[in-house]
Amino acid sequence: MAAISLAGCELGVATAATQIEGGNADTNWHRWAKLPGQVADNTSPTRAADHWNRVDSDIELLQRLGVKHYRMGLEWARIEPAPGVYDTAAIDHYVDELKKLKAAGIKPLVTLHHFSNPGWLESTGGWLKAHTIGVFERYVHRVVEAFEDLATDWITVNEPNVYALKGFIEGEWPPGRKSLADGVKVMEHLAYAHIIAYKLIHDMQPAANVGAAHHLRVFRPAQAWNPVDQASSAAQEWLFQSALVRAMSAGKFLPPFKQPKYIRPGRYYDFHGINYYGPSEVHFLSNGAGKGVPVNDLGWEIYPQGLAELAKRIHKAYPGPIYITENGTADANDSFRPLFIFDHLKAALESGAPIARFYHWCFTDNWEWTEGESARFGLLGLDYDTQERVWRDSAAFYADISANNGVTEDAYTRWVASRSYRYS
Ligand code: IFM
Repeated sequence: MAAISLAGCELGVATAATQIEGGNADTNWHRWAKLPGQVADNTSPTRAADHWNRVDSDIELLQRLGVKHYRMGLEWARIEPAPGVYDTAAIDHYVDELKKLKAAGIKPLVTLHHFSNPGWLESTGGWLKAHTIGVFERYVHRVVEAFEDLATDWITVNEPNVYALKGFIEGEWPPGRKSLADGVKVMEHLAYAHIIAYKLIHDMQPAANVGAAHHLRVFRPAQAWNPVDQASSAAQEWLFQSALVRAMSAGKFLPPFKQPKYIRPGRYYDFHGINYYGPSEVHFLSNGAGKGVPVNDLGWEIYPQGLAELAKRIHKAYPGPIYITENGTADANDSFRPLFIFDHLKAALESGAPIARFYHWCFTDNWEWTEGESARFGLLGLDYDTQERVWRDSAAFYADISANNGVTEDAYTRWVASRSYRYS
């Protein structure tokens, strides 16, 4: 039996402002992309999917996909182009988009911070400075006030661990720092900011539904018998995700973090957002894909069962609804994506964890940070020159799942059965 039922799980698609909107906002990423050699194909977020000018037609495509939910991000630099100065036209643009989503019967899940900062904030130290937490709080207040009840589902911060790792420990993303201590500090500040935002939004909106989107991986020692790999795997898992999920969900800041003076242990989530892409095989201090395993265009290992393992683990540690806030893959030819979707959806639904929503990353091809336009994550393909959206088989498959509240035998035969993964 290949058929699977969504039962109570609802489908959505996810995006992020910097990756799809296009335009010249002064963000850390627009600045970074101007530096030679930082983005693989020398592109910048200025073009992206031009979503800013295509809201109406993109909402029509969302309707054609039949999704009930749309995860969208806000570009903070558009909303607050200078410290304490808010651009009402930009805010109105988002309000208009939310009204249109409402009219289309699609529920927005709004991400407040997704890797991008206003340039002015970056220039004054960004998330390395505790001061930024209060600046973020002010921005969140302004946004929640402006959106009224058009948005009640919120993601405070997207993947704080990836943001800190790439930008402050490995130095591949803005601001290009290479310091473990800085990375830890940034995670601590983002966790603190999440809790402040969680409380603020609840104070302002009785119906608020607030969580964070955590990038979670399954860590495994490359040599299961090797005590060094075992210890490194456990340490990397703690540093990359477990300590942060604990701080953000329960307000318990264990080492390497310091407990902030004004944060008490409590419950700081209404749902858990899980962004899942694959596992990490750990050998001594390194980690990456295993050998002889299925991989995507970027060489990332494909391991659907990992999603089920993580969802169960999170629910056990911090009970509550789970939203898969991102799951998807880079597959420029759409050769295995329908199989990837099927395998991950099946693993999630059969996990027994309370998975209430599943958002595919991404709605369309989009600007993939330092990979630029080359990595293709979209259900819909994108011709960047013409901005034409291309209806891939994956989009047809996803629309069929939405329409039938699950994968039918016919859909499996049509879109999934003949596909296979590539191996490393
Ligand atoms: O494109 C990113 C997204 O911004 C955050 N999660 C992972 C995706 C794929 O790399």
